[in-house]
Order: sequence, then C-alpha cells, then structure tokens
Amino acid sequence: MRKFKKVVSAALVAAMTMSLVAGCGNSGQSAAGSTATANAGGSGDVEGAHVFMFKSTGNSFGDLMFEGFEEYMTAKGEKAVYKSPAETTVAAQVQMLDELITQKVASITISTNGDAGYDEVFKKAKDAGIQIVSVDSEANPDYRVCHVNQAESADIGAGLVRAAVLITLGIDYPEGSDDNMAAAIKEALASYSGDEINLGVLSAGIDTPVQNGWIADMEAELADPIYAGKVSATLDKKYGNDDPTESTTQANAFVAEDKVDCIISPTTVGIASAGQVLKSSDSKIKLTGLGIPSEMQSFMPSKASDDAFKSVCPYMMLWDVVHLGAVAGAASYAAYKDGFDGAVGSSFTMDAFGDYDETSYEAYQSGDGTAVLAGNPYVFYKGNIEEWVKAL
Ligand code: RAM
Repeated sequence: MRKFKKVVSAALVAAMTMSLVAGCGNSGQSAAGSTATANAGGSGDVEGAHVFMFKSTGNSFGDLMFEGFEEYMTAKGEKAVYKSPAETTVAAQVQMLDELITQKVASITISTNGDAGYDEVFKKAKDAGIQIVSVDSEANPDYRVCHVNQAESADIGAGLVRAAVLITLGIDYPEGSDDNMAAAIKEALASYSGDEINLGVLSAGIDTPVQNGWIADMEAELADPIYAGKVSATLDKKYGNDDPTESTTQANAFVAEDKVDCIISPTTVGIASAGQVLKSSDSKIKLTGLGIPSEMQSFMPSKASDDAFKSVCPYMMLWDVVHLGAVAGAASYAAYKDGFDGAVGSSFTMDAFGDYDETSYEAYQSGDGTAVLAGNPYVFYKGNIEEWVKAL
C-alpha cells in the first residue's frame, strides 16, 4: 500500500492548496492490515516490542497511526505491536498497560482516554525503565518523555470555528492558507446582520484531553469580538465517546432539537456518524470537523466542479495521520535508543519517511510538560478531495 502512496503523491502535491510538505498517508483500506495486532488484550509475545496503544480498537485513525509507527520501527530493526482496548476508557487502558509492563515491553506510545487515573501504572513503567511517549491525546507530563502534537491546538480550534461559520454562511473554502480563512470570516461577519449563528460540537469522550483542548481553543476563537452578537459564544456540546452507535444517537439529538446551524465534530468517528445522520435525515444542519477523507466521501463534494453546499460537509480538516504515527515512533525510538529525554531544547532526528526528508524535532514547553510538533492541519475541500480520498 505504500507503493500506492508513491503513485498518488505527485498528484497530491499539485492538488494541495495549503502550502505544506508533500507527505500523504495511505488508503482507507489500510486499517485492515494492521488490526491483526490490534487485539483487545491478547497476550502474544510482546517482550522487547514497542507498544502503540490507541484509545480503543475499531478506529481507523488509530490504525493509520500504527501503520506509520510500525513502518518506522521496522525500518529501525525493532518490533512494533498494536495494543488497544475494546472500550474507550481509562480503566481498560490501565489494565492493558499493567499487563504489558509486566511482560517487559521496550517502550509505550499512547493516546490516552483521560487526564487522570494513569499515575500508578505509569510509575510502574518508569520504575521498570520503560519510556512513555504520548501522541494525539496527552499523558501526564510527570511520566512522559514528551508528547507528539499533531498540529497546533489553537490552529485547529480557530480553523474549525471559522470553517463552521463560513459553511453556515454558504461561503466556499477560501483556498490558499489559514490567513485566507481568517480574512474571509472577518469580511463575511462585518456585513452579517442575520440571526445569531449557533454551533454544536459532537466530541469524543467528555474527559478526552485532546478533544477538550480543541474545544477550549474553539471557545477562545469565539471570544474574538468579530463574532460578538453574530455567532453565539456558547457551543452546544454532545459526546459520542468515539463509538459509532453513541455518536449516531447524539447526532440524531442535534437533528431532533434543531438548535444549531452547523455541527463541528473534532473526531473522525463522530464526524462520519454525523455525516450519515444528517444525510439520511435530509437535515439543513451542516457539518465540519476532523475527518478521514475516504470515510467522508459520501458526505462531501467529490470534485472541483461540484456545488459544495449540496453536500452535508462542504469542507473539513485533518493532518497526515500515517506520518504522525511515524513521528511518534521516531520519538519513542530516540528515547529508547538515543538518549532523547524530552527536555525543552532537546531534539531527535527522524529518518526520511515516505515523501518526507530527514527531519529534526525539538522539544518545546507545552503545558506542564514538553512536546514536539509533527505537522500542520490540511483543509480537505472540493478542490483537493479527489486526490486525498485515494491517500487517506
Ligand atoms: C478520532 C480520535 C482522535 C482524534 C481524531 C481526529 O479518531 O478521537 O483522538 O485526534 O479523531
């Protein structure tokens, strides 16, 4: 499947309108190949292996990250295993971590289900000399080497609010850059005199650190005076726990209540479920958020000549998930092998990966801990979606 990636990459470079690196991920089918090791607690021989633990199984975002993680570790001659619980809970992750530490794994790379409840098991890992790196959803700074941040949280929060408001106003994605979105929203709201716009959020778990960080940044964006009196500062929040059935129930509640103009779903599971609900109910509520292009194709325009507003989700965002997993693998490998300790200013070098050149990542202060920044968000819209559905 990586071969497929190489074939499409040239076209992608041409199609991408956000001026970013030419990396891209893999096809949507890729998940199937990885799930063999994504069992919910199965034993197997994990001694000496590098563990990648996502919030739960059955989420292609996690599967795609593992694909990059595994490819990087394998190229380094290391063994990678994918261990995620069936349930998206802290308790399920803690129990699995405890067993893996006892089985003497080499390192742990994790996307957590909550802020609290991990300290005891993380201490057990630390005492056993097992390094912890978090990615996507942060682990307690006291125990992690560093966090691998997918993209600046403020960019994601602001970008999603801007997208939701522009979509509500029927304005196509202003191609080019984040700056164009910021300018477009300013201009559109300056002349807007209609009813106050209301935005909903269909999130993952109520305690999930990464989604809560993005929601806080959406609220910060809405505090900008340009929105005052025009877009409500209060987000209507519902939680689908990254479970398709629960997310569908919550999306149906948005439709039944009919109070919001646009739903922002900052989770790939939530946005796909909401897409289905809004499409089949023929609702006038629009949708944006963080989605995997191949999972969203029936809810988005399919080509540049389409009218984006005939689709439930005219445009949305995400980043290169496979590359993100590989950066997490490189951070864990560097901590395991090369003495990378995650202190502010410390760095590691990641070997060339796919279309990405060799890159150095430097740790910076992030909250009470440190992080490295893996990339930037892309906007997927009618002008580039055709290429991206083949890639991610
Ligand atoms: C989901 C997960 C993950 C989030 C992505 C965008 O699959 O909730 O945490 O980062 O979506």
